[in-house]
Amino acid sequence: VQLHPSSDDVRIQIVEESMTVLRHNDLGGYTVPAHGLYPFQWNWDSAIVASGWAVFDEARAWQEIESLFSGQWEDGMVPSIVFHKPSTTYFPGPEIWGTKEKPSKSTGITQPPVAAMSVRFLYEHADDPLLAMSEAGKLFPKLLAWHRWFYKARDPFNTGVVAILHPWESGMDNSPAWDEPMRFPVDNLQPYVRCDLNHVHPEMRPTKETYDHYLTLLYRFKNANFYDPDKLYHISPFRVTDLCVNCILFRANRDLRWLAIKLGRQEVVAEIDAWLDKGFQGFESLWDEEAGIYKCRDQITGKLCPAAISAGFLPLFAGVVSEKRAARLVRTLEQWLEQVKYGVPSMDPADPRFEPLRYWRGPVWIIINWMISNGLKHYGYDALANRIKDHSIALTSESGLFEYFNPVTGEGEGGHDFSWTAAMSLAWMD
Ligand code: 9WN
Repeated sequence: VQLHPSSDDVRIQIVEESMTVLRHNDLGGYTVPAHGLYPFQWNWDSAIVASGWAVFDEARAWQEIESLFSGQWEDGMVPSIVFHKPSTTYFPGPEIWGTKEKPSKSTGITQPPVAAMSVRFLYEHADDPLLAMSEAGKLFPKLLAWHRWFYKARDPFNTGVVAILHPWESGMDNSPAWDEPMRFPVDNLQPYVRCDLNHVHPEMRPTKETYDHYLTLLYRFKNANFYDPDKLYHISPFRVTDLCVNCILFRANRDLRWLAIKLGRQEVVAEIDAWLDKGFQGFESLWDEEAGIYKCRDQITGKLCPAAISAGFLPLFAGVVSEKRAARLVRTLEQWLEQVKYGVPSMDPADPRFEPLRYWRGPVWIIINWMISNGLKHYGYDALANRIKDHSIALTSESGLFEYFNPVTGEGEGGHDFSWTAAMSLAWMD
């Protein structure tokens, strides 16, 4: 079959394949990102996947978010992974995390808070407004509790931007932005066996040295009274102001505010407005004028993380950028795109650390493309926004519904039949 992004037949085929992938990855009320490689419910994956389900099964879409919040902690945190059923194909699983419940029901860290954005999306696109009203009404206090947790546990000094304490919390696990903050010495670890390398080639995944750092953090957090949030912020050797989490949190706060008004919860609007005002100021300290992009900041050293990464464009998605800076970001993005066939690479392709195959150190991720494209539209850069969407359609239709893609060759990499790539095909690229 000659695949071409503009052909209707191809689009119909992708939509059908995407629905098949979501059904296939459905374990009964929640969707795994990919069988084998990721056999549990992941936080931001599920929130994104809900928008895909919404296109053809509204009730199932709401159920996805509800099942994610079934893992919410009493203090409001929503963990990065919920372990509904055991599985032996992922490491580190529940036996390693060992949270207070026995058996462990989740990890002890979080992930980018996409859920409020998804609840608004589901509400706005609802064919069943009564269901939407009742589901959004049930979820609203849970979303609010999670956002409150972020500010209390991860911004105790009220800077307006929150910290991540583990690269897994950013969703961009082995991003080059973490190279400097991850230079802390690793602890003496028990020997361990990774499962990811049974599913994908080692060239695509983080290195052993990176995993040793991930596990050092995990065990230190577990030893701190089982992931006690008041302790973690102070003991973690890795503490970073991450752009992915902060831009998503900012945008999600705007959607939470929108929901508060729709649901008659005006009394919380002032609290959300305060987060937005303070957050807006917080982004100022992350702009690198010379590089023409936003950067993450290492809170331990106080320095900006030198690597320019795709999350550096996400302030467009948050909507915290001046017109002048938006123009500068667009110039930077165009320079990146000149160097690869398909955008948006996860790091600056001119950086010597750029690796087109390795996870968050080069490859294109469709969910990030959606966010960047959405932000560009908001600032009036429609042609560039559409170019990124066309690249995304070309990648999925020519290579398949992979976890991520090589920006130089367009080949699909990592896991295949991947849920959030399928969901994006349904909710964004249709
Ligand atoms: C750790 C599931 C998750 C995504 C992350 C992605 C990857 C896990 C891993 O897979 O992370 O959470 O083991 O590599 O980096 O963004 O949520 O798709």
